[in-house]
Amino acid sequence: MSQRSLVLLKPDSVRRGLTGEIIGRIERKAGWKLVALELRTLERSVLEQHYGEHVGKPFYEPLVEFMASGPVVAMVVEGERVIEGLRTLAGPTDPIAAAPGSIRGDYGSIVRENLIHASDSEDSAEREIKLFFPGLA
Ligand code: IDP
Repeated sequence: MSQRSLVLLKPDSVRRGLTGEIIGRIERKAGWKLVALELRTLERSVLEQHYGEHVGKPFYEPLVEFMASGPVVAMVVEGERVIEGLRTLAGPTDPIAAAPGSIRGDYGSIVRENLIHASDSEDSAEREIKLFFPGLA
């Protein structure tokens, strides 16, 4: 089942020079391919839509500030079961709970600065791809 997922390499990934390593891991998954990729500093309005489900939670404001604090790498990845696969590659939200071998497990230690976002369902992927890459066919 070929799918598309929206991936953001968060500002900590860019600041720490980890984007090449992370993109490499994604590219090496058999049959997956990048169909969009851009280095971009995100507007607050885009982040408010992207993280709308978290409005009112204690971590929401610091999360939006962090995500606007520097450029991110925004990508669309296409391939077999890519939504589930990217969540596995990323590891769970808390990097300390993430297994070594996952991106968050290998490089993260702070919940907010957990390196990567990947869409969590087909519905989210569709909404997020429209938000970040409205022109993508
Ligand atoms: P996900 O990115 O693993 O799908 P979500 O629950 O959708 O996790 O949370 C979005 C982002 O908000 C997380 O990736 C992380 O950066 C941040 N976040 C989530 N929970 C917390 C928290 O308890 N403290 C600080 N930041 C958090």
